[in-house]
Order: sequence, then C-alpha cells, then structure tokens
Amino acid sequence: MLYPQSNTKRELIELNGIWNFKLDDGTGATNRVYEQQLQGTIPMPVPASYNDLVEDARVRDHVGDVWYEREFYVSEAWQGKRIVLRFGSVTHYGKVWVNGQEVMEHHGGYTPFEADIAPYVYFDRKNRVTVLVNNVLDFTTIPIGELQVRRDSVGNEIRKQDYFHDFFNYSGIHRPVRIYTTAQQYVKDITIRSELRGQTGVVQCEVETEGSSNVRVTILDEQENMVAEASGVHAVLEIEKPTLWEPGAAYLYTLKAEVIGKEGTVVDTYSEPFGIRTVKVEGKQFLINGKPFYFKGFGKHEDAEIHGKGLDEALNIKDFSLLKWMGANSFRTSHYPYAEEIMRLADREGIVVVDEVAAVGLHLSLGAYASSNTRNTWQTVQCQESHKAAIKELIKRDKNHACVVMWAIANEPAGEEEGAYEYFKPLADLTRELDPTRPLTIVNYYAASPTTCKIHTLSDVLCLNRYVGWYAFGNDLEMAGRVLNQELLAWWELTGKPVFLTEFGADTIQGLTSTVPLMWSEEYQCEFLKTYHQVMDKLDFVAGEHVWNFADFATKQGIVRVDGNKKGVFTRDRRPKKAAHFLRERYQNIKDYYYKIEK
Ligand code: BDP
Repeated sequence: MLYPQSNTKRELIELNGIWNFKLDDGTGATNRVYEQQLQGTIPMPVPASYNDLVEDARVRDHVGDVWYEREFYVSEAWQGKRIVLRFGSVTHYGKVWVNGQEVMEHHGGYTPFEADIAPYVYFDRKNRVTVLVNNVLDFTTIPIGELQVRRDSVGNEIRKQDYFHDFFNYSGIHRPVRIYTTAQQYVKDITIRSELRGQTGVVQCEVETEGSSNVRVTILDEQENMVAEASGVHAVLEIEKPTLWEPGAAYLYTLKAEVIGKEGTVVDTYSEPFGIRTVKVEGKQFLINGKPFYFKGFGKHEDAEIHGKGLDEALNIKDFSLLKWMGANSFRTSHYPYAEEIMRLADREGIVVVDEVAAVGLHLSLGAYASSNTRNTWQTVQCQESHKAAIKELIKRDKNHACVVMWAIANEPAGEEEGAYEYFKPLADLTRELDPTRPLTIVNYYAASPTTCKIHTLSDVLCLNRYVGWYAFGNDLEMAGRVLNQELLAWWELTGKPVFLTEFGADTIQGLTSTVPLMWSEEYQCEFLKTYHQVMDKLDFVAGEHVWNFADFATKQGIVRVDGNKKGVFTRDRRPKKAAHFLRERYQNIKDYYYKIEK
C-alpha cells in the first residue's frame, strides 16, 4: 500500500489536530450516534493514544468502543476525482462513517487502511467523519487477549482486558489521518525488487494501475538525474554501477511511475523512494550486499509519556539520534509494525530494521502471564486468519523499504507446544510466497529449547530472547554465562543457522547504584550485558545482538513491574543509564561488516 503523497497530480490534506471524543456507553452503535453530531464530547488529539490524556482511570483502562469525530471541507476543485480518506492506524479496530454513511472498517491496530469517500462528501458545505475505535483483544485478534467480564456489587458489568504481552494496551487513532486525491486512472501500488548482477543494478518494477495500463517508469538518482527509464506495468530497469544502500550510508533512488491517459497526457504520478541492496543468509552469516553484517542495536517500542503510542515525529528523530550516538546500526519493530514515518526515516538514515507483525503473546502458559490452569496455546487460539491478514498487510506496506532486511512473523510463540508447526508452517509459506527476497524468523522463547522447539526449521535466522541472569539465575551471572553459552552452542550444532540474540536485558532503576552489582541497580545492568557480550564474542555464528530495551516503557499493572518495564538503556524520557555509556563504547567499536569474521 502506497504512502500518501502530494505531487503535481495529487493533493493531500491532513486531518490531524483536535477531534471530538467520547467513551461509548454501550449503546452508541445501536443508537446510530454517527448519524448526528456526537453529544457530550471532550477534545482529543489525533494522532495520540487517549489513555493518558484524561485524569480518569475509566478512560485509561476503558475496554470497548470509543468515538472520535471531526469536521472537514473538501475543495470544489476535487469534483470528479477520487478522494481517499486514509488512517495510518487505528488500534485495534476502526469503523468509519462520512456524513453518517459507513465507508470502511479495519481489524488490526498497526497497519493503514483507506477508502474512496468521493460518493459521500459534500462540496458545498462541511463534512463530518465519525470513527468508532475498539480496543478489545481476544483469541481471534492479533495480538491475542482475553476479555474478563464481571459484575460489581450493584450488578453493573465490569470489563477487564487481559493480555499475554508486556506492553500497555494503548488505544486510539495512533497515526495520521489524511485525505488525498487521485485521478480515476491511477497508480494503485508499486513493487520494487532490486538485485546486483556483477556491476549492474537490476530493478524489477511491478506497477498496479486502475483504468490504464499505459505506464512510464523512470528512476532518478539523489540529484534527480534520470538514470533509467522503461514503459509498461512490468518493467526491468538497469543501472550501471549503482550506489548501494548501505547500513549507515543510505542512498535512495526514486522510482517515478506515470499513468498515461487516452490523449497521451500524464493523468497520475507517484514517486517511490527505494534503495538498491541485497540480503541473504549463508551459513553462519547474514549478508547485506554480499558482506557479513553484524546487528547491533535494540528491541524498541513506540511508547512515550503523554502520547502513548501516538506518532511523535520529534521523539522519532530523537530516538534515531540516540541510536546513532550509541553506534547502533539496527532495531526490531518489537512487537508490531511501527509507523510508516519511522520506516521512511530508517530508509533515509541507513538504519537496518527487523520488521515484526503484532503476533505477540501466543503463549498462554508463559511465566508472568499464565493463569493458574495452563492451556495448550494452539488448541485455544483462533487467530491464524488474522495472523495471515497481518502478515499480508505488513508486507504490502513495507515491501519497498531498503531498511527492512527480515520479517519476524511472531514474538515468543509457544514453539514447544503440540500444534505449533501446523500453525506456523502455512504462515511461513505465505510470507515466503509474498516476499521471496527477505529471510524470515520466528522469535524464540526459551521454553522452545533445542530439544523441544518444533518450529525452528521455519526460521532462516535463529532469533533468541534470553533472560538467564534475570528471570533465572538472577545474581549469578557466572552461571548465567555458562548456561547461555551451552544453549547457543546446542542451537548451532542442531541447525547450522546464524543465531541472533534479539532480546536480553535486566530491569534497572535509574539512580539506583551500588558498589557491587545488585539486581535492579545500574551496575547490575552493565554486568549483565557484559556477561552476554563475553559469551557472544567467542561464538562466530552469533550474527547480532539487540538489547532489550532501548528505553523504559509502559506496560500493564502487576507485581513484576514498577511503573512499567525498566529494562531500558535509556529512561522513558530518553536519559542515558550507565549501561548506555557502557554499551556505546562497545557498539562504537563493532564494525557493521566483518565483525568476528575474517575478510
Ligand atoms: C520477553 C518479551 C518482551 C518483554 C520481555 C521482558 O518478548 O516483550 O518485555 O520479555 O520480560 O519475553 O522484559
């Protein structure tokens, strides 16, 4: 799905800002409140999570429907055009009415959706858009959750949302809302795949159009010089000695697709930035542009005070600045697709991304989240269809990003339980069919060990999340190091695939310091990391390390977390803990390529 843009043929307006907002009292949809202006609303910003913006626990912990509404105008000059209303994301379900008429609905809280609203808009007066947002997670959704319904002492229904993942269920209209226009004959989608044949960059381009298949394709370099051109919806273009997209040295070409109408004039145009680079897993190595790459960076979250998971461009720039300051070269979009604006930034800044779908918590008996009666995950969940849809939407959205080098199709599922392979095999096949150019991984939880894991054959890279030295062998880092070392060797012997530590970390309270490394202190976090570094540095099949987490983040309330998850190397307001300085020294001395491996 193309990112909305304005150009010589397309116009774009933003509907961000203050909307009207109210919680649903359980009757809104049946009373068809979207047919009139909403009553009893409060102001609410878009994009943002609504949870932390009102001093009321009923808003913060609301489970179910909420309403958003605002007015807008469209230009008279847009008559006869497609007028596309587009939401960057609505978490987790959205249904949209324009002037009281239903125009679209969407399941899944982290991918965009859009519809042509031209038949529903007025050109001579104000229009109204009304959005129903629902945040309930159950066994059919991605991520999964479980709704608990109880009665209070006077018989009122109380709804509590349980979920099996470790980040707060922020809700609302999280990403920009825009309207853009196109002609009736237009570019629907573009798929770009590039490879290197000797010194030649070969760019395969598929343009999906509506109305006309007369298409002209040109490639421009960063100075806007035309370097290749072709015509047709399937085009293969060649660039001699192209400048490659490299980690830390991004280079973006632009592919411009023009739809030519009957009279030979250009009726629509779309410009897609892309990079030329290759990725491949070979033996113990992860190759980018044919060279062994070493991932150094973090698992992250979209998370901040006040905004919650709402897009915050200033925060994103700050985070990229901190990543560079650290000497990091990559991050994982744990545990859901991040905003398109972040992916575009990563393309431009040369930061490598492992792109993850929101399939997190598929493990009903996992430690802190397990209820007393353990259930077989794969016999209980019914989310395979939503999971497939989530994979399709992610790949459709992010396929042209040079920064994306691997798809993560789940985080810590119950890979050791009966039924895991049957659940994941069709999903891995689907991912490979949709994108044969990138490796895929299923991020592993320790219970799916080399002896019990039923799904490791589906991953191209063994991404492991490990917490020995924290949840187990806390305060025994010597033992933790030995256990880790043994397990990594066992994985290598079993699979012969590169190992990537996608999570390891210790909760750390900023300012809690100690002369000896005590758990929760800043010193312990450094010692914990050092233990992992010493093990990984001796093993040449370890192709990457992402510390958990980049920054402290909000999660659900409970007895294992004090004011959120504190495994950040930065605090939630992005101040460095001691570990940031410690890790910075390491990352700055690790090269992107040929780390531990002879040239
Ligand atoms: C891992 C999860 C991650 C958690 C982390 C932790 O992948 O989402 O936040 O553990 O416990 O199991 O901090």
